Amino acid sequence: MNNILAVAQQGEPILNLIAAPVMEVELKSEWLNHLTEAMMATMLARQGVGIAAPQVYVSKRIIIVASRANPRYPDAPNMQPIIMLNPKIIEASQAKVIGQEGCLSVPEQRGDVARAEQIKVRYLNLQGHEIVQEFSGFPARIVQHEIDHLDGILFVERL
Ligand code: K2U
Ligand code: ZN
Repeated sequence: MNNILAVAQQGEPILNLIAAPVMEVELKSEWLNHLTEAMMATMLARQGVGIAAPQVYVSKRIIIVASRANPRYPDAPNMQPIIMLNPKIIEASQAKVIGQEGCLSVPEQRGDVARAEQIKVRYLNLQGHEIVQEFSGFPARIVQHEIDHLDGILFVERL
């Protein structure tokens, strides 16, 4: 069945909210599995390399990071999509890198954004296990872009 969701566009209030944390009790719920499956299907249908729950009108701290090589980042790693619950950047390099970004919620716009080159992220996976993982390069950019969505920030506000 088609579980591709509508994507909120710039100007819709949901995108400016601070999203709520996922609660312990939700971890084992069918709802969370269905939501993340629908987010994955929506991201893939839109050729995205990431997506955040607020973009599909769910103001919860859930993101998917799915780097793959693309015209703008031909050497981007092809990674298995990672679902992160309550992600938090716990370390970020001083060094920044400028790179071009786009957004499923801001069609027809691209811009150069400075992001930390390397970050350390702590998050829960769908099984409720806490994971600490380091990212650099394009995947690090995607993580920062998606966590911005959880804090109501669009990349165009960082141009
Ligand atoms: O969050 C989103 O709107 C998904 C963005 C993620 C993104 C993050 C950082 C840099 C670029 C994109 C979409 O993937 S936009 C489509 C896209 C894909 C690859 C490169 C540039 C834009
Ligand atoms: Zn975006």
